[in-house]
Formats: sequence, C-alpha cells, structure tokens
Amino acid sequence: MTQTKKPFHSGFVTIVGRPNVGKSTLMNALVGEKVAIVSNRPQTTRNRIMGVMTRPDWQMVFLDTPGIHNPRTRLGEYMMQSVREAMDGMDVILVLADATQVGEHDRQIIRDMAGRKTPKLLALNKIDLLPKERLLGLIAEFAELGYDGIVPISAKTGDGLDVLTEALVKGLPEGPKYFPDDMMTDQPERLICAEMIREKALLHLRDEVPHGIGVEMMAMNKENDHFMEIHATIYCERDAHKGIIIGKHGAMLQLIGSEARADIEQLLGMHVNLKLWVKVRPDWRNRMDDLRTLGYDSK
Ligand SMILES: Nc1nc2c(ncn2[C@@H]2O[C@H](COP(=O)(O)OP(=O)(O)OP(=O)(O)O)[C@@H](O)[C@H]2O)c(=O)[nH]1
Ligand SMILES: [Mg+2]
Repeated sequence: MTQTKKPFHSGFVTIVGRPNVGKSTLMNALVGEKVAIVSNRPQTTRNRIMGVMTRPDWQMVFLDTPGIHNPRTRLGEYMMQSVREAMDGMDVILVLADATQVGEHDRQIIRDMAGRKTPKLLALNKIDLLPKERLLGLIAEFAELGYDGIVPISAKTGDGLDVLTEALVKGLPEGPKYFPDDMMTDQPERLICAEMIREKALLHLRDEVPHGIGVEMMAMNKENDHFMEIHATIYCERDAHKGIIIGKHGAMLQLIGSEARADIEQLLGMHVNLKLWVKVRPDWRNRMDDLRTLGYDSK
C-alpha cells in the first residue's frame, strides 16, 4: 500500500507595527530563541531580522521589522525602507498592536495593511496587562476590516501563541524547506554580538542617549576553542553622552560590558574577554559613511 506524503508548507511572514508594541519579543517567542534584541525604548530594532520556525510539516520564516514611525534622520529613513522591503512578496503580513494603548497611528497602520491583497492577521499584544472588556471592544472595532483573523496574545507569557501559530500556518502555501532545521536566523554572529551590546546599553541608559547609540565590532579573535577576545566600539553623538555611557569611574561601561559578555558567552559557548570603547561621532545617524560602517545601509 502506498502512503501519500503530506505536502510541506512554507512561507515568509512579515511582522509590522508601531515601535515598542512587542514585535521582536513575539518573534523570539515563536522561534524559541532570542534572535532579536528587545527593550522598552521605542525604535530598538533597526534592521529587518529573520527568525525561522520549523516543524515536521511546515516552516515559517519571520521578518521582524523596525517600528513604523516618521523618520527624522537618515537612519530612520533606512529603517522605514527596511520595513517596505520586508513587505515585498510576503506570504502573510502579521500586524501587531499593543492592546493596552492603541492610538491613531496604530489604527492608521491597521487600516493601511487591511487594504493589501496578501493574507493578513492582526495580533493584539500585551493582553496580560488588559481587562477582557477592553479587548472585546478592540476586536469589535477591527472586525470588519477584512483581516483573516484577529488574535489576542501575550508575547511575554505565551498566551494565545498557539492560536496565532495555527492561524499563520493556514496562510502558508505549499513550498520547500528554505533553511535547515537548526537554523534560527541569518544574522552573522558578529552582528548578534553587536546587538547584544546595544541591548544592554538601551537597558541602562535613558532619555535621548539610547537613540544615538551604535555598536561597531572591531575584532573577534579566537585565541583557542574556549576563549575569544572581542573589541567593540560604542558610538554616541555628544561628549556629554560619552560621559554618561562611561559613568562614574567607568561603572556604567563596566555594567554594560559584563551583562553583554554573559550573553555573548552563552551565544558562542566560550569564555569571552570583551573590551569596549566609547567614541563620539556627531550626527552619525545622518552620515552615510557612519551608517555604512554600522551596517545601516541599503544592500
Ligand atoms: N507586559 C507585556 N510586555 C510586553 C509584551 N510583549 C512585549 N513586551 C514588552 O514591550 C517592550 C517592547 O518590546 P519589543 O519586542 O522590543 O518591541 P518592538 O515592537 O520590537 O519594538 P521596536 O523594535 O522598537 O519597534 C519590551 O519592554 C517588552 O518586554 C507582552 O505581551 N506583555
Ligand atoms: Mg523590535
């Protein structure tokens, strides 16, 4: 007796929404590994970041994107271009909103995306912080827009992610396995390490300092199988910011460095000596050469 093999399904899912709604947290939760950095500062994600979720019958390739905003710098323009490019030829668009604070800009994005022909889902995130009645009101508000599903979730607690995954899988066409089972992201290690340093800086710095931070990996020298020496430079935009990043007697830089080192050691599976420098690059977010150095250029 011949058994017909179940066809494999696969496709690309772009996650879009305002800054800080939880796009990167959601992608990490679905992929099951931290492939994108997360922070409570808006505009944390600056590039399109790929995360792959593979099961026996299907594979979903997520593209996490920078939060949609009106750019005021060349970096911001690059970020918005990354969002546009990540929407090209998608199989499914996943629009994400923070259910605790749906504002006019969210509504505009939700309406704009509703007009696209691509299959689309709307996920209302952060329901761990929201009373049920308000959630029902939101679902009713967007019910008529033509989404293929509206799914309440908490990327943080995992609530609703199984329902969301099921709905996403329904939108996948038959297709090949694009990436091997154990591949979670296409980012090179040096980029992930730079992002981990930036994440710790975002975590500990305040006000306008985080927005002006960029991290350049200068060197990753593997001394042997168990030890790597890493040199990285943190860019900032002003002398005053440099002082804040270094901190009193170097305390802030040490804190950022030791937390980043712990994450990097886990990622690389070896001991790391992380050396950080801080450099002032006035207005680097508007300078093409600096943007290119930090990897924020159109390929
Ligand atoms: N309570 C709660 N917090 C969440 C949830 N999902 C994300 N967050 C928090 O929201 C903040 C922003 O999360 P990110 O994943 O960085 O958001 P993002 O949409 O990727 O932001 P950008 O990259 O700036 O566009 C972080 O502090 C997360 O911990 C959730 O389901 N519940
Ligand atoms: Mg993000």
